[in-house]
Amino acid sequence: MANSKGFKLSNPHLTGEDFLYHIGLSTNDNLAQRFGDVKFICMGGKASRMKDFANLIYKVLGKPKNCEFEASDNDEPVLKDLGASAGRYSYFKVGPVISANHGIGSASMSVVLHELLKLTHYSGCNDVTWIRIGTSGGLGIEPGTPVITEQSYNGLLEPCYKQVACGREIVYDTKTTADVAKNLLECAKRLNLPAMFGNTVGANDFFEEQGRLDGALCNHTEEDKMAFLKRAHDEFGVKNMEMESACFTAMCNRANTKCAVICVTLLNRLHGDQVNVAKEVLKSWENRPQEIVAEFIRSNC
Ligand code: R2B
Ligand code: URA
Repeated sequence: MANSKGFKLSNPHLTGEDFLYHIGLSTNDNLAQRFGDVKFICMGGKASRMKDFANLIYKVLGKPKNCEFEASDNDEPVLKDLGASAGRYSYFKVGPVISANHGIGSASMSVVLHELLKLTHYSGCNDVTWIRIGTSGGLGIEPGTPVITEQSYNGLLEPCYKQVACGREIVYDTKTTADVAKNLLECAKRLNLPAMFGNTVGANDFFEEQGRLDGALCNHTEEDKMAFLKRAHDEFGVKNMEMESACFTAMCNRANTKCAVICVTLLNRLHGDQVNVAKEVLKSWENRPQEIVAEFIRSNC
């Protein structure tokens, strides 16, 4: 069914009445009035990072009026965590931007992505750009480098995402939107921040599926791990590995929305498995994709 402005989700079973249970909204909540102006939905794993990002956007966009604030007597308004009542995810509405966390992995991410896609549909949003802002393990590149994904691969090193539905597997496309990726790289250059294009593995696991040897359980050898990482890098141009890009890009492509993934690398996996970065360094590296995406939004508003 098409919404009032023509954005069309390809699910013929949507009736127009819906409870978006995990994000604490329903179609009775004035969605068009509250969210109809949304143009960018930015998602990342951690709730605290997406709150920081919402505050950064509030500053960068010059304190826009169309935000959702906490009720407060204070002069300085506080952005409201709209997911607090449902207790599963945190998300914030700042001008034309929603900043939402998705937790770890495709299973957690797909739930909030389904509901946010439906939110944009019921709200009458059009031409929304979806961006995942995250962390990752790099392959052969300097830790701290944000990688802008061109194509996501699954853990089998296939350039697709396989969705299981009704006991069957369906294969979906995992390319990102080239124009958005290019624009993000230009933003990084303008800010003098390092960034590069690359392909990304979106694995279903942090440890074994990413070839790590340091999980609680492991049935592969150091040689198996290095062969896997080198094959990913040399044959498929993989620059980083994380846990949501394949599902994220597949769902955005199915919904016909523009999408991008930008994840900073926290280590070089060709040199080790452990993430052992000092807190302050981690924070400054995590800020890099946020700053690049904030510049992207500022320059495209
Ligand atoms: C990157 O970091 C998380 C695991 O530590 C996961 O959400 C991801 O994709
Ligand atoms: N997140 C991942 O999924 N893998 C890494 O190596 C680092 C962060």
